[in-house]
Amino acid sequence: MADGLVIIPTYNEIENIEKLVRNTLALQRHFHILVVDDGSPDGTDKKVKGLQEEFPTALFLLQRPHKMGLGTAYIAGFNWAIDKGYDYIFEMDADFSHNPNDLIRLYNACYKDGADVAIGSRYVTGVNVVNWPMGRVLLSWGASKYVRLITGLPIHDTTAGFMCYKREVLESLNLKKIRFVGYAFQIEMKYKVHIKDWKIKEVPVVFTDRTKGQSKMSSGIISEAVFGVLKLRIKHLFRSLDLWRKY
Ligand SMILES: Nc1nc2c(ncn2[C@@H]2O[C@H](COP(=O)(O)OP(=O)(O)OP(=O)(O)O)[C@@H](O)[C@H]2O)c(=O)[nH]1
Ligand SMILES: [Mg+2]
Repeated sequence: MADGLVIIPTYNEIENIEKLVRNTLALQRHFHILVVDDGSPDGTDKKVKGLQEEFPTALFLLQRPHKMGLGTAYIAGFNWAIDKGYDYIFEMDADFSHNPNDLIRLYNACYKDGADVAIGSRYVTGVNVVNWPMGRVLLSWGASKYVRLITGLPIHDTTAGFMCYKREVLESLNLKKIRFVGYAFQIEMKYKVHIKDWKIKEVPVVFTDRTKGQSKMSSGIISEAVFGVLKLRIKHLFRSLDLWRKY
């Protein structure tokens, strides 16, 4: 049994998933993988099932009937991981934007260096993004600055989706009350971790734009983040995170 589980949400990632699974399971440190697939029309789930025959004890698949958003896929994965007793729970995209080799650095930040949460961060040392068009870099970097300004979060890469959480951190959050699904999900999680005073460490990583498959980025996801951040901040200011929901 490995102590770490890498959660990989997928929607139409048939061109990426096999190589990603193989690279991750070949790492020096042994992690398990949970793919959370939302009924990908391209048959990503079938590809994973095929691989499960080769890796029956290390590769798991959670199937959901249709596309329900990244945030809810992660919540489902977190609950699965907690239930199975993993101590280190990772988030990683399927499109190779996140380099699986960096999983070990994220793990060590928590396992050896005392962090409760490790963030694979693009913006600790300048801007470490490869192959993104300038507009996309500015959007992402600007979003991180905007979130920092509004929320006061002491994190450079507030929308990062390459993470390692210690189990206790996820157990301490009320996952049922996480509401956002896109980039805002990543911000909301970090904000709630910060409010609870868990120790966060940013590990510099290089982020590479996908070369295979299609982006699921949409204007809805962007506006959720822009307005979601304001909502998070206002709610916290009024100390009514719980009261608010009653009305
Ligand atoms: N299960 C599930 N996975 C999703 C969903 N939306 C996106 N994903 C996965 O989440 C990860 C990130 O999605 P991307 O499309 O790469 O989004 P992005 O990184 O914001 O956009 P790009 O940089 O343009 O690729 C990928 O592994 C996707 O397959 C969803 O609704 N459900
Ligand atoms: Mg991507």
